[in-house]
Amino acid sequence: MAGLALTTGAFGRYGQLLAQTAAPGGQMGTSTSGAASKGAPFRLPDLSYTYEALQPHIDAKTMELHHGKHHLAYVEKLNAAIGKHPDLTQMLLPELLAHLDKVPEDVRQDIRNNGGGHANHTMFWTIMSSNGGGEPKSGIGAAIKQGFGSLDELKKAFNGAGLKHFGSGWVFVVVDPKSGAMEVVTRPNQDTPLMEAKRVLLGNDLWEHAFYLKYNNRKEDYLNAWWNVVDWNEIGRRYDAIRSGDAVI
Ligand code: MN3
Repeated sequence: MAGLALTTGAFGRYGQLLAQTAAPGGQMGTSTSGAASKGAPFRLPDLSYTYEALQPHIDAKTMELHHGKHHLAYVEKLNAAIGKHPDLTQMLLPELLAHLDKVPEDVRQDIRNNGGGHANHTMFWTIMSSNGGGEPKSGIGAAIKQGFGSLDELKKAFNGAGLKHFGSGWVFVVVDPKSGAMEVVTRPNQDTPLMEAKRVLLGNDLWEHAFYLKYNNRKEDYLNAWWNVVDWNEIGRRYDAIRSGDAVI
């Protein structure tokens, strides 16, 4: 698994996901004993907008708790798990998630839950914007038309799957890098298609912490409103990265 480590700079806004590659060698020397295990290789990514920015569709209090408490907790627990096996810092998070069978058993579930949570939320924040919504243009617009018939058909399939999903989890659109074929899938808890080495184009958080303060039990209203903050420019970039083999998470 060693040798998969890459520099953080290569991945632009997703660089924070890969920060673990910088920790042991830099500040900690070559030791893999106690000192390195106290490193905190993963960090909560900053948002490129304020907690108020997605209102009225997502309220500021939900954003503050979701990003500042829930996502932070995933990062902290992921760091605690990685800290027990500092050699795991040699692997990128997507590689860890795709090869959980090679992760030591005592931290496997923690890395599945919290590494999945970190990857899912990092993707989630970047595909939303105060200037979101509307119709996807150019390449991604054509791809959605080809895959689903229209944006409305995609929304119908996506919201339908999200509504039907029982309990906590996520609804995603995954893309086959080679064919460009798209599919709507759901996963429980913080599981991610990255665990199956699939590529996520976009996803929405179905946990009650994502919507309950504002929407209470009206999950369908949340699912509908969410499309108003979806950033098609970023999703277009993700699509291009997936197709060219450069996607990170
Ligand atoms: Mn969440």
